[in-house]
Amino acid sequence: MATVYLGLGTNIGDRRTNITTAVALLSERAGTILALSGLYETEPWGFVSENPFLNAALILETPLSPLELLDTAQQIEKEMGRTRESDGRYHDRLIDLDLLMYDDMVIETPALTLPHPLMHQRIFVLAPLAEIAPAATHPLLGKTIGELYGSIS
Ligand code: PH2
Ligand code: MG
Ligand code: MG
Repeated sequence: MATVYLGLGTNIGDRRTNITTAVALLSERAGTILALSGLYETEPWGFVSENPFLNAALILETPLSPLELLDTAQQIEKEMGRTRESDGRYHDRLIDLDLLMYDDMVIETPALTLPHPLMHQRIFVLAPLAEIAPAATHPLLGKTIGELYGSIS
């Protein structure tokens, strides 16, 4: 079993329901949810949109490998109606499920980079994650999530 930290985001549709549905599908298909943060309303970061996000984070205990979990998460995004553009920019999204950390695994492949390469710069990731996992350690930076959150907030 692996311990995985996931980030969730949504800025269109019924955002609260989008988060709830994604959490339910993850617990059906990916393992046991050990903790779920509160919901954080955040301004779009890295692109311009009039639609604010709801962000959250969760801790999952999973038998799935990183790539199996990525596949499961992407399947859930798709089934919930997420569409993707291929112009390399950020867009409004119904649901986004990001693998942030998977145990203390460090990998860099075209499909998946762990830990998530931008997580330590993003307050919308660190705020919910610091709520549920302040002592978890970033495997590359050697700092806790609480410390990382404190240094950017
Ligand atoms: N996700 C992005 C880009 N920008 N901004 C906020 N506030 N929340 C997000 O989840 C988010 C974002 C790319 O996935
Ligand atoms: Mg994302
Ligand atoms: Mg994503």
